[in-house]
Amino acid sequence: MLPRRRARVGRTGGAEKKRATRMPDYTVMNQLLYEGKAPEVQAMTQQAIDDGITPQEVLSRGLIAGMSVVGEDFKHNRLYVPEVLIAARAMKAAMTVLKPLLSASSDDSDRRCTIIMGTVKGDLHDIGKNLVCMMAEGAGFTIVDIGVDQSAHAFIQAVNEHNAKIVGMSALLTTTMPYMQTVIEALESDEMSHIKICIGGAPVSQMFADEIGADGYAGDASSAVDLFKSFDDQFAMSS
Ligand code: B1M
Repeated sequence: MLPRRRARVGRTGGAEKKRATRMPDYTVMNQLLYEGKAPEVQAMTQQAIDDGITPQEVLSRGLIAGMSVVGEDFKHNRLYVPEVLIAARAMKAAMTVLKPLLSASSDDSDRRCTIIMGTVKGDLHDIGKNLVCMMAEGAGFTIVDIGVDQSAHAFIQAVNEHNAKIVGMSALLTTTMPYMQTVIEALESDEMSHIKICIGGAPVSQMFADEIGADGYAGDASSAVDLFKSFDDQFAMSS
């Protein structure tokens, strides 16, 4: 359980005081997320945005920071699946506020290629994948999110159907990450080795990506967008 702390009291003057009153109390926000209070977390997220805080800051200090405490307590059996699900639901509620802001593309002429995103078979975690989708959409990519627990066949079908150039796979479990290799091998045997394959998720690493023959690895959503951009720039140069 996160320690309950008293709300910060601003004792500064002038502009600093103004900023202090506008800053969300991230400790409270982390605690509300931990307790799975979806309406409250969503309202605090909306308030922070209305007060001019960037969506990236609210996401990392308010939501991801809270979720990492949930993860730690889950790991040490201080929290169980139902509580984690409730916290995840609160995070998702807050993300509905951030999604349009993270996905808002500045200019349609910036449109980039189509990416198939999914969480691999056996794995139901989708918060990180959804964040990658939102941020990539914001960078001008067309995202086809095929969801969680997806087979190699589903990835291949989506690539064909949407004429995609990149596949992004997410895995959060050490037991499901090997399935990424199954997808890569299936794409290769279907003569799709020109498709760039990017992987991510907490247990995944650059070393694992190299081992299974993925084209790229990203540790977080913004690195994923940089990776997608580098591949898209290569496509533009070679066409
Ligand atoms: Co689960 N879970 N979970 N879980 N869960 C973990 C992953 C775990 C590490 C918790 C722990 O023990 N500390 C552990 C895995 C241990 C392991 O494999 N070694 C675990 C376990 C064991 C399980 C179950 C087996 C528990 C059980 O049933 N006994 C079970 C499995 C269910 C299944 O999938 N078949 C399970 C279930 C669940 C819930 C359903 C309750 C829920 C998921 C809800 C949902 O996603 N809709 C859940 C949650 C919430 C977590 C933790 C607490 C949080 C994950 C999360 O959302 N993080 C997690 C602990 C942890 O990770 N610290 C845990 C926030 C998110 C923003 O980060 O997903 O890492 P992340 O995404 C990042 C980057 O990784 C990267 O960018 C994202 C944004 O920066 N990224 C990509 C992710 N995907 C990418 C794809 C890309 C690029 C970058 O493509 C190019």
